[in-house]
Amino acid sequence: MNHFFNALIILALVSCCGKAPEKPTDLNATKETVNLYNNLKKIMDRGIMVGHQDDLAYGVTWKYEPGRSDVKDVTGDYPAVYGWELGHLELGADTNLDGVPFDKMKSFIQEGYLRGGVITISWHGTNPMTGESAWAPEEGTVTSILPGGEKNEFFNQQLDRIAEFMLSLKGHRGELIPVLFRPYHEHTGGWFWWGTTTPDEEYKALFRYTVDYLKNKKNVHNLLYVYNTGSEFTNAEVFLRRYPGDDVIDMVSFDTYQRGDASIDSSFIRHVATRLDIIEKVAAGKNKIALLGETGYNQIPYNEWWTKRLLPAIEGHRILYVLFWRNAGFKAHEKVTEYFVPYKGQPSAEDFVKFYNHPLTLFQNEISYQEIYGQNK
Ligand code: BMA
Repeated sequence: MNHFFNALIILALVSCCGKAPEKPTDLNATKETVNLYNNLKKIMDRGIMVGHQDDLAYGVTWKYEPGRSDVKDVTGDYPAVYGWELGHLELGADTNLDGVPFDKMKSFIQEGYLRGGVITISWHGTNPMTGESAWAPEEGTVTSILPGGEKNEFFNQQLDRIAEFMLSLKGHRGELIPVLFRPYHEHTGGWFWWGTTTPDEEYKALFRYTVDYLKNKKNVHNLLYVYNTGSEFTNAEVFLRRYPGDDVIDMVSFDTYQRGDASIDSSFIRHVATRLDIIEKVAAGKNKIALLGETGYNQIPYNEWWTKRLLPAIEGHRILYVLFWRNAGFKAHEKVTEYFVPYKGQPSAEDFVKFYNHPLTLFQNEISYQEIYGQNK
C-alpha cells in the first residue's frame, strides 16, 4: 500500500511538473510541428544527428533505386536528417534544378518522415527579377519582388508554388509533414541574388515577407524556419547582422566546406568549432536551436577525414545536426564530380563507419518516429 502510494506521488509529480511544451515561432504550427520542435530540443542531449542531401534519390553510381542510399550502402543505416531542394519549383517545373522530379521527392520525404527522419528543405530559387539562376546576383532584385516592386505579383506566384508543395507533404494519417525550411541561405556570401548585393534591411524584409506570406496568406503551418549564413563571420554581431527577428526564426545555422588538403591541414577543426561556439551562444541566448546546415569535403580525398577532422570539429558542441551535401556524382555540364559522403568501396568508407559508430552521432536506427514526432513528456 505504502509503495503504491509513493508511486502515485511520483507519477503525479512527474506529470504535473514536466516541462510544458514550447511553441515554435508559428503560433499556429500543427501538432506534429510543435512535437518536432520540442523533441529536437531534447534530442540534443543524446547526440548530433547526421543528415544527407538528396540521400534517397541517387548516389554516385545509381539513381532512383527504391530503398537505396549511399549512407545505407556504407553503414547499413539511413541518415537521421534528409535534405531536399526546391529550386525550379518556383517556375512551375516538374523536376528540380538537379533533375529530381518533385513527385518522387514528395514520396522520398514521406518515406523518411515515416521512419522518424527529420526533413529539411533548401531553395536555390531562380532570380525572380532577371530569370537567371540563383547564382546571378543583380542589384535591385529584392526591391523588385517586395510589395511596391514590379515583380511582387510574380514573386507571390512563386511563393504560392512553395506553399502548395509544403501543403502537399502528408503522412500516413493525412497529417502535414513538418519541414525545417532554410530559404535564402549562405546570405553572407556574394554568390546568390539574396546575398551581399542585397542590403541587410532588405534581406530581413524578404525573410519576414516570406514567412508572413506562407503563414498568414497561405496557411502553411508545418514549417520551422532556419536562419543560415555562410562562414563569413567571426563574432555574433556579424552572424546576426541580417537576422530577421526572434519572432520568425526557430533555428540558427551556417554552412561551411572543407577545402585544400585536409590530410596536412587541420585548420578546419578550429574554423568550424569557433563558429559553432558563436551560434550555440546565440541559440542559447535566444532559446533557438543551433545546427550545421551544410558541410562536407568533396570526394573526401583524406581517408580519415570523418574521425580526424569532422568529428573533432563538432565534438563537445550542442547542435541539432550536421548535414552533408549531395552525392551528385559526375556533373556532365560542369564536368566535375561531386559527392560528400562515401559510397561503398570509396577509400574513406571505413572511417565513415567509425564516425557512424561513434556515440556522438545519431543515424536513423537510433531514433524513432515517436521520439521525433510523437508527443513526449
Ligand atoms: C550546389 C551544387 C549544385 C546544385 C545546388 C542545388 O551546391 O550541388 O550542383 O544545383 O547545390 O542543389
